[in-house]
Amino acid sequence: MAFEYEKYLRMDKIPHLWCPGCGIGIVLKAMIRAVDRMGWNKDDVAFVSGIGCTSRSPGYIDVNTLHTTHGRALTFATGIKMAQPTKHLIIFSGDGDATAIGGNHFIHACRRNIDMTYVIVNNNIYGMTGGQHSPTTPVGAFASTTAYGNIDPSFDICNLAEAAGATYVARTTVKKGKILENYIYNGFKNKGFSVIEAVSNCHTQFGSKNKMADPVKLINWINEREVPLAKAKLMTADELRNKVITGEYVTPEMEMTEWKYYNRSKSEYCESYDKIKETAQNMVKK
Ligand SMILES: Cc1ncc(C[n+]2csc(CCOP(=O)(O)OP(=O)(O)O)c2C)c(N)n1
Ligand code: SF4
Repeated sequence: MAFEYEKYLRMDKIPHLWCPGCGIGIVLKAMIRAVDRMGWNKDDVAFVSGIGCTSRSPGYIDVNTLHTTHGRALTFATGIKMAQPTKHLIIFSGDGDATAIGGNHFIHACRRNIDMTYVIVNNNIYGMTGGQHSPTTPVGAFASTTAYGNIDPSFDICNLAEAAGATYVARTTVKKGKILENYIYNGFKNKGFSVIEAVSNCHTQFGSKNKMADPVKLINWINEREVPLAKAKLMTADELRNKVITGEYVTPEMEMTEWKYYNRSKSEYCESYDKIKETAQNMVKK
């Protein structure tokens, strides 16, 4: 039987405003299927975003939603989670929202290991505002602000999240909808801060400036550059330049065994905070 997306959508808000062929819809559908697999009550889910094309998603989803300011989605989400720890927090951001204006909030949310799932739709550009380059625009690529080719090295979102302390980190592309659903589902199951990067197509802005205005052409370009993480570990940095490395970077199982996670938080942030509250209340009673 076909999956009933309508159950999770505000159908009175459809049609959506995204360009035909935009990858954001694939990510949203993967997220909806993952929520359904968790069996969560919709009233227990809070879905938060910043500003951008990706960040328009809460307008269409029929759960508790908050469409906040550019780059600040994680701060609003942190407030909700601290006030109502039983809510399941899902946050959607574009690459600009997450790693440019919101970059500082991103690394600190990773470090705190607060229990929420952050889905970043990385389309390598500022889609909504006319195609300015972002921290993930590849070197040499064209944007409205890099008319002669981008010279800024790009962030690797997964490496950044891993180094900052996120306890589940994975990347795939919009060509792999089922894998994306599985990664988001794994992120939901992790009791801590989970980051899922979905490499996506903005053919209207990125594609049109880089001779790939057709969405299929742009998605194929992403797909052709994909290298699975296990294979990438055997390749040189030069061989991997401009590639899209996909797979699970950090899982809760790895965290227990690999040396590089030695300074990871052992507990989830709300639980640590509850203990602090208890200590403070006991001190007052004495
Ligand atoms: C404080 C602030 N600065 C700048 C903007 C303008 N602005 C809106 S969306 C956006 C970038 C969108 O790019 P991204 O986050 O990558 O999302 P996409 O549209 O590609 O999904 C910018 C710069 C804003 N709304 N608020
Ligand atoms: S401008 Fe780009 S990111 Fe925005 S809806 Fe269109 S294709 Fe998608």
